Amino acid sequence: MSRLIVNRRRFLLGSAAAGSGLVLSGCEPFDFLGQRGHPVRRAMEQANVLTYRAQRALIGEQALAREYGESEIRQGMRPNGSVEPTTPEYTLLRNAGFAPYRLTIKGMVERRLSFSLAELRNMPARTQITRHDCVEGWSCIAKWTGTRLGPLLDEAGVKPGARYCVYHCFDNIQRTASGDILYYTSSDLIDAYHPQTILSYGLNDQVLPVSNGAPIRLRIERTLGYKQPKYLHTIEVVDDLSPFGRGKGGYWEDNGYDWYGGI
Ligand SMILES: Nc1nc2c(c(=O)[nH]1)N[C@H]1C(S)=C(S)[C@@H](COP(=O)(O)O)O[C@H]1N2
Ligand SMILES: [Mo]
Repeated sequence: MSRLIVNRRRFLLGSAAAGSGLVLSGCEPFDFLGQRGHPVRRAMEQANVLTYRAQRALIGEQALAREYGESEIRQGMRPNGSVEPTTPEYTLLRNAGFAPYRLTIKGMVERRLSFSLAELRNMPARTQITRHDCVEGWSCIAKWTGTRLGPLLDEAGVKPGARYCVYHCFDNIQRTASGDILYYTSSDLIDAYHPQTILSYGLNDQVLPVSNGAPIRLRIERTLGYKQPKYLHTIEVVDDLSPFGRGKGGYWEDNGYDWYGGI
C-alpha cells in the first residue's frame, strides 16, 4: 500500500475522531440526533460531504491510477459479488448472445442516447492493466479494454447543475420479501470523465465473461471494487442521489460503505 493511502487513512481517521469528540463533549443524550436542524446533527450530516471533499482534495482531479505491465498479471480476475444474474431481462439477453443489449444514457442530458454492443466496440478503445482492490481484502491485476465514458457523456450533453452518474445494473444482488434489490452505484462527474474510466467489454484479451460483468462493466480505476459496476445497462445523470435505493448512492453504500470509495 502506498504512503499516500496510509496518510489519507490517517487523515480521515483524524477527522472522524474530531467529529466524535464534538458529540461526546456535548454529553447530551442522543435524542438530538432525531431533531432536524440540531447543530450536532447538522455537523454529522455534513461529515460525509467533508470526507468526500477531503478525499477529492488529496487525490486531485486528474491523477491516474497506476498501470502495470503484462508480466504483472499473475492470475485470472477473481469473480466476486453477483457472478451469474438470474433476472428475466438478463437471462433473455444472455441467451441471445447479448445482441439486443443497449447501454442507455439518460437523466440530466440534452439527448437521451443508447448504444449497442457493436457500436461501443467500434468506438476508440483503451486498454489498461490495473489493480482491483476489494474491501474484503484481496486484489487482482487485470487488463481491461473498453471505450471511455467521458466522450459519450459529451455526446449526450450533460446539463448544467448535474453532479453525479448513477450506474444501474441488471443483477439482483439481494432477494427480499418485497422483491429483488438490483445492484447500483454512482460516481461524481470528475470520475465519470476521468481518462481511465472505461465501459469495458474485454478482460485479459478475451471477451468479458458473465462472471465479471458481461456484456459491459464500468472501470473507475481510482476507486474500490464495489465502485466498479458489472452488468451495467443505464447511466443516469443526476444532481441528487437520495431518490435511489436507500439514498446513499449505491447498494453497498446503502449498507454502510463509504460513498466515494477512493484509493
Ligand atoms: N453489478 C454488480 N457489480 C459489482 C458487484 C456486484 O455484485 N454486482 N460487486 C462489486 C464488488 S464488491 C467487487 S469486488 C467487484 C468484483 O468484480 P469481479 O467479479 O470482476 O472480480 O465488482 C463490483 N461490482
Ligand atoms: Mo468488493
